[in-house]
Amino acid sequence: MNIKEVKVFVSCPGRNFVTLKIITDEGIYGLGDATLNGREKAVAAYLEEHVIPCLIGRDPHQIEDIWQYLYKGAYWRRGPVTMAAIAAVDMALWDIKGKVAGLPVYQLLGGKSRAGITAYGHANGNTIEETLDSLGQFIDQGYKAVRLQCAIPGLAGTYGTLGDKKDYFELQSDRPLPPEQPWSTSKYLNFIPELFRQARQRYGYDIGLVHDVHSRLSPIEAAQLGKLLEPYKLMFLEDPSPADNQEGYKTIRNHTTIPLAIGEIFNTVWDAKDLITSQSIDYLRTSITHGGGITPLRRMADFAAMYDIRMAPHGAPDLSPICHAAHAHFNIWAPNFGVQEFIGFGNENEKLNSVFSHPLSFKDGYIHLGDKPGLGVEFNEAEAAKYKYKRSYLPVTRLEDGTLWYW
Ligand code: KDG
Ligand code: MG
Repeated sequence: MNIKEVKVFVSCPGRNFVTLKIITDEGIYGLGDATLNGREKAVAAYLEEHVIPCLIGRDPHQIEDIWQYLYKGAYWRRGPVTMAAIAAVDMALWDIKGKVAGLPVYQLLGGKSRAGITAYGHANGNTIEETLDSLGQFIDQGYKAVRLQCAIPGLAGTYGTLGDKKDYFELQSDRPLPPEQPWSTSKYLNFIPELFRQARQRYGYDIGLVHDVHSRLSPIEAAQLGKLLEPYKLMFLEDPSPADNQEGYKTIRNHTTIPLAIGEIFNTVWDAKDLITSQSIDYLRTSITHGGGITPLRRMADFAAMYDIRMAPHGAPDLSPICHAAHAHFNIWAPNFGVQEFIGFGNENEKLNSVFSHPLSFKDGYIHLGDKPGLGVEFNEAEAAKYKYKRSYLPVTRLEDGTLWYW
């Protein structure tokens, strides 16, 4: 068997997705997700110009050697563009291997470690009341864990809130240039503990709670927030501070017992090595698409397990259903899986559904996946072609005095 043709699709069925299709001489094909939010065309060009020519004629069963070839062999290792491109190839090759074997990918990884995949939903709101009403709806649907984000009074467009958008799957259309949003650390720190105080007062302690700081705080500010939130027993505090300097997390760790999660912008294990070996974090959130594929994520999971760190892959709507399916296979296997971020399947979104179909379902707080061979995802090329790429950016944040900040 050899690789005959490889195609890249950049489409926008609500949001932009980069999809890779590897086709073999025997007609079996595999799919991979290479979506890098706001930089989609860079990955598509990297694949088309630099990766695909090297794949033609290769044996698709050589997953490990092809991964090493694209990573070590490229000389320019790491980085989000490179790793998203390699990830898509890796996912597609696992998909092919599964289809050839007639087995779902999780069986190739070692089989199931659990019955279902615990998922956390997103409760958002413009006020505490709205956010907590939304939390109540998630609890009613059986969720075991929920992320709470709430607009901060006086700060328009706070991270995690939808503003006037209908849902997560239609965020792209009116963002021709990066929207700018204000930030005030003191307003945030003065407000957010009250959200969690009221959440526990209203719903008790059985529901797991998560909060995403989106890297807005310095390590010592994050330590302060961790201490303020300790009474409300969060499952974890996500991205409390940027980890460009991994040492910073030791400061947070030394001051608070709140569990910490990070990793959605990490691309290799090297971005997390010091955090892992110093046991400064509790959950690693690297996704299969942005972390170079299933092959390296499996190694990261094993390495993290040695330090009692669990995997909680990024599950944002800017990853395609192919990545979400790959996560499901990975999560059902990974012995040290923790929890999966889950924003719904977008089933109500006709455009998305016409392009991708997937084997996932949700019941009583758990994601389940069927037993289709490979990753189990189908991609409709003709439908995808109807939805042209639209340039779109993530927002940019400035402090109230105009200083550029982390979004
Ligand atoms: O592309 C960036 C988004 O995926 C990110 O802002 C979402 O932080 C995020 C999360 O935890 O889902
Ligand atoms: Mg996040």
